[in-house]
Amino acid sequence: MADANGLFVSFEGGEGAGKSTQIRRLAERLRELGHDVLVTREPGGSPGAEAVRHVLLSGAAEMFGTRMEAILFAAARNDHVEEVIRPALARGTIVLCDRFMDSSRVYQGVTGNLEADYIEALQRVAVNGVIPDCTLILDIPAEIGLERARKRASAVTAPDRFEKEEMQTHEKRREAFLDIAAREPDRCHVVDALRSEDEIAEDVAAIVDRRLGPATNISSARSEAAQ
Ligand code: T5A
Repeated sequence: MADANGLFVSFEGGEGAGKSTQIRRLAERLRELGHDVLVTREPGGSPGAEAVRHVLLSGAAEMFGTRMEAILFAAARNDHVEEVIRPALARGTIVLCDRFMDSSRVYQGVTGNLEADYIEALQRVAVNGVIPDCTLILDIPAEIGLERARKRASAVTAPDRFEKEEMQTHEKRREAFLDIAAREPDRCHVVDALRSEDEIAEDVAAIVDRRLGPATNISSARSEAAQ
């Protein structure tokens, strides 16, 4: 993270791994402890990026190729960073982001077959120094995650541009997220997402508490004192 007092936490992993569920639970917990929390997502999170989200997830950009999609993800990310994430961190807010730069490395880089140098060059411009302090990689076999996502999607919407790809591609993504975690152990934590929501939430809370350090206890004491 470049210039802030807040904490930037990203959640990554395959489709249906439980990212949104865990972000919701963590945000509730942190707010109860007295923290200022912003929940956001990618692609999207700012008005400009939400407009690009629709183009990407509807599949409207697919026919123009992966390079074009990667640039659109980067454009959306830069808008999100400059309009929402950086200002929130500067105010001391805890930012919980549903997917961030690792998703581009995996989806557009590894399974989109774009060169790592190309993806890294786009990322430098997109994030402009704003890197997550902590990334939770929710790890689940692709088949189970997709099954969960599909159950939910059939009740809400059709599978998006990326959900409908081959199982082999989804498994390759799982491996790619684990590779990132192995390469960047200080930032990334792999969380077994095959367990119950409660068990996962406990692990997630413990990891984030460690990142927050004594500040968590101070807020906790403050909120207890206020009761
Ligand atoms: N993408 C994104 C790129 O290609 N490049 C990029 O740079 C970026 C940023 C975004 C798509 O864009 C791609 C990746 C994606 O394909 P999205 O609609 O935002 O798409 O979807 P996802 O991020 O994939 O999120 P999903 O909504 O599919 O899954 P989540 O958030 O991981 O899962 P969640 O919490 O919604 O849970 C799914 C279902 O499982 C249940 C939930 O109740 C829900 O019904 N569930 C559990 N069931 C059993 N046990 C548990 N422990 C459970 N936890 C949750």
